[in-house]
Amino acid sequence: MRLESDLRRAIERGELELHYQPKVLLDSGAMVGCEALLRWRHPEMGMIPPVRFIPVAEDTGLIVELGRWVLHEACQTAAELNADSRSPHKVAINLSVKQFQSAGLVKSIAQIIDETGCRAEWVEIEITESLLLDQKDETLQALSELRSMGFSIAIDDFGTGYSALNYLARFPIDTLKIDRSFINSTDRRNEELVKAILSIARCLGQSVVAEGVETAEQAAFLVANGCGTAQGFLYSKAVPKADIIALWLRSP
Ligand code: G
Ligand code: G
Ligand code: MN
Ligand code: NA
Repeated sequence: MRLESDLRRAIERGELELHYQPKVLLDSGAMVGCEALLRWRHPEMGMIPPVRFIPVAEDTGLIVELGRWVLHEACQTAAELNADSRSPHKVAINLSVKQFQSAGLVKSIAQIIDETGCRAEWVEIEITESLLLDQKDETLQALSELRSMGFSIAIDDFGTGYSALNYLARFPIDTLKIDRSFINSTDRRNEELVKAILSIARCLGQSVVAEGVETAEQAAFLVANGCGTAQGFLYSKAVPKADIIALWLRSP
């Protein structure tokens, strides 16, 4: 397949880029971190969104090499964002289940941390619910090791997977990211679900990030219900590295 053979060469040809979407405190608007989102600038096809090529990378095993590139690049950025002595700026990095199933993930992350001068506490690892349902010993072992190294762990797209809530009690999860389908909805029942998710997180001592916040009304609802942090077009889309650094330097 065309996409697959092109993807094999994308890294060495420098066609991949990471963009960063700010995460802000809902009450003050202050930036506290960002999420690294992969972009592929294909020489003929233009920008290809991750939903089109991440599955190809997963099916072919290319995700391991691609994921290593992402980790290196994002950790480098985290080190730069934290070069001054201000409060920490956490960079969230998406990891695929396939990366956890490959041998040597933890070792490779430890090496990247060393190489880039990044600290584990400047990085949040985003996983999906399916990773926790996977329940393979190696997967859970890797997750615990990363947590004890100082990385925080977030559940991405919370509430949309084949959820079994019991994993929340069994695994050390720091953050729940409420999927944007709950936030960007006109159905009042989704507001009730958001309140319920906030309540679960409060009881378990987890922080919450609301994704896909697009309007001031949505932000006001979240503040009123005790949600701490948000991400979404209301604040900013994902921007190139130079721009996230500039935004961070200007942020209160
Ligand atoms: O940036 P949005 O632009 O389209 O990203 C869509 C989805 O693609 C994200 O929600 C995330 O799940 C996935 N994604 C983006 N970047 C990465 C990445 O670096 N690694 C993995 N595994 N998934 C990513
Ligand atoms: O990790 P993941 O699924 O959650 O990634 C975020 C995805 O959501 C990216 O594709 C990003 O471009 C997209 N996104 C970020 N903010 C918004 C928003 O406010 N509205 C919508 N519709 N999409 C968003
Ligand atoms: Mn994510
Ligand atoms: Na998400």
